[in-house]
Amino acid sequence: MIRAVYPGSFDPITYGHIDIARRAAALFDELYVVVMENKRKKYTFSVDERVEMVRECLKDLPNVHVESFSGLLVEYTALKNVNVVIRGLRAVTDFEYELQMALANKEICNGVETVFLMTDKSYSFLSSSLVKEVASFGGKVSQWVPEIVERRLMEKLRRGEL
Ligand code: COD
Repeated sequence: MIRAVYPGSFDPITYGHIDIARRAAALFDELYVVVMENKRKKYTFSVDERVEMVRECLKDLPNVHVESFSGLLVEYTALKNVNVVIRGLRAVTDFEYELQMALANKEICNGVETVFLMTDKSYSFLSSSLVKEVASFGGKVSQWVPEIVERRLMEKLRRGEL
């Protein structure tokens, strides 16, 4: 049985993330989608809110487990006894950061392999930041995020938290 971990901030989850998660779930027996919490990062949504949205968006996939984790990614992979990390690649700009992270993870934890899935061309420009930017001006984001995420963004906007 081959298990994989798909880590991210998912702040919030978009159709780009969902596409990668669905494709990874079809390739591996079990997929852990892990919402990372990093004390040094400022998020728009709390970890619980992010987990709830990710769970809702992937609930139809029986081999997908959604969890949160605060710590090094390789600590999580060791905890779960998983040595495949899934990452999505959008453009050349992603490559440098992803290469650094993949090599660092392998250096810290020998045996951890990063598998990159290319973005679907319809989502190649899509990021959580772009979605938040457009939503913060009251723009339409339903083409980029599921309804639950759009609703949460609108709630944040109404409360002046976006
Ligand atoms: N199409 C395809 N893929 C996409 C799209 C899209 N439109 N949007 C995002 N993705 C991919 C990203 O490229 C990424 O691979 C993944 O989805 C998650 O993206 P984000 O933006 O939600 O998450 P990141 O990139 O901020 O996540 C970074 C981590 C939290 C995973 C990383 O910082 C980490 O592992 N932190 C834990 C501490 C640690 O171990 N640090 C050492 C690493 S060297």
